[in-house]
Formats: sequence, C-alpha cells, structure tokens
Amino acid sequence: MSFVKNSLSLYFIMGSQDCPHQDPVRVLEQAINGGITCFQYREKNSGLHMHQTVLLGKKLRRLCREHGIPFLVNDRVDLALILEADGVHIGQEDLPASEVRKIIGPDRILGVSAETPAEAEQAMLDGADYIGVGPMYSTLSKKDAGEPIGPDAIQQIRRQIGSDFPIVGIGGITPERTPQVMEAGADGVAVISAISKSGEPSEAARRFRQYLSGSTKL
Ligand code: TZP
Ligand code: MG
Repeated sequence: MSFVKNSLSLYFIMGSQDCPHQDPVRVLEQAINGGITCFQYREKNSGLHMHQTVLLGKKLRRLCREHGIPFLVNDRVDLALILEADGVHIGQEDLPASEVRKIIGPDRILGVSAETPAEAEQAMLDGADYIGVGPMYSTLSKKDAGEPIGPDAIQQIRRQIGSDFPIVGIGGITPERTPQVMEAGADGVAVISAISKSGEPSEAARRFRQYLSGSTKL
C-alpha cells in the first residue's frame, strides 16, 4: 500500500491526443526527467489504430521500465496485459473493478475513479489499490467529465474511508492548485495538460514537485 501511496505523488497521464504537436515519447521522457512518480497511458479518441496504440505503448512502457516508474493503462485490460503494465485504471463505466481484479491478478495495481464516498467504498471492496477523485476543477482533457467536485469531495471521501487508503486528485490541477488538493487529504495529484501541453514538460513537472514538497497533509 505504501508503494502505491508514494507512487501517486505526481501521477502523469497522457496519450497522443494530449500532445498533438510533440512526440509523446519525448514528452514522457521530459516529464520523467522533471520528477513524475507514476505514468498512465491513456489513448482516447486519438485516431490511432490499435496496432499503433500498441506500438506507442511499448515505447512508453520501455521508458518507464528504464526509469523505475510504474506504468498503468487506462480502461483497456487487454492492452495492459499486452504491454505487461504494472496496473490498470478504470472508471465507473468500464468493466466492473471486481472482474478486472480477477483478470489482472493480485499483484498488478488497480485504480478506480470515484466521485462519492459510496463509489470509493465499493472500489475498496472490489479490490482497488487506489482511487482517483475528480474532476477537482474544470478540465478540457476529458470530454465527458462532469462538473468540478473540488477538493471538498476528497475531504468527504477521506472522512468516510479513513486515512490509509490511497487517493489521487485529478482534473484541472496546476502546480499552484496542488496544495489545496493535498490539504484535502490526497496522496498525490494526477495531471494531463499542465504537463503535456506546457511546452516544457520537465519544467512543469519540477514546479509540481516544488508545490508538493511544500504542502502538508491534514
Ligand atoms: N478524469 C477526470 S478529469 C480528467 C480525467 C482523465 C482529465 C484530467 O486532465 P487535466 O488536463 O489535468 O485537467
Ligand atoms: Mg475509463
């Protein structure tokens, strides 16, 4: 559990749709140099065919392995197994978490998106290793993201599930907003655009690290 908690600190998420003008491999390389602690491959409506998705996934996976960064795959359990991922992240509308746990076995990391204390509790029962709570703030990176639920949602969930279970906040998070999310009880922040679209992913990741090291949890 503490391996997961520590890995969530600066959780970078990206697919080729998130860096249209740059090579995703270069973006990830720079983000790793800047200090990300976890990576999720999230290829969504990018236009890549599945064989291209696998090819890019293999490159990103290799990079993470070389740097000891956990590599997770969004939504697709089949892709996660093909890429020998360290884990899978699923939402409420994907395969049931309990079924995904059966497929990936006990050792891979399972992340589940949750917006309410009830969803968080169910995810725990289903075998999740962490939950992602969001959107914290408004976001352009997920078309079907609902209204922002803010750091208060993390505070409520934390109150319900106790202090141990790993939580990562997601959605519209910038370096400056990081302390609010951490102070609400998160173990880390999950970020797409503030790193992938920053123009300087390593510098952006470094700024997140500065804010993370300055913030204290409740
Ligand atoms: N889930 C909830 S919000 C979101 C996801 C995948 C998008 C986060 O992207 P950004 O660019 O950090 O707001
Ligand atoms: Mg999903």
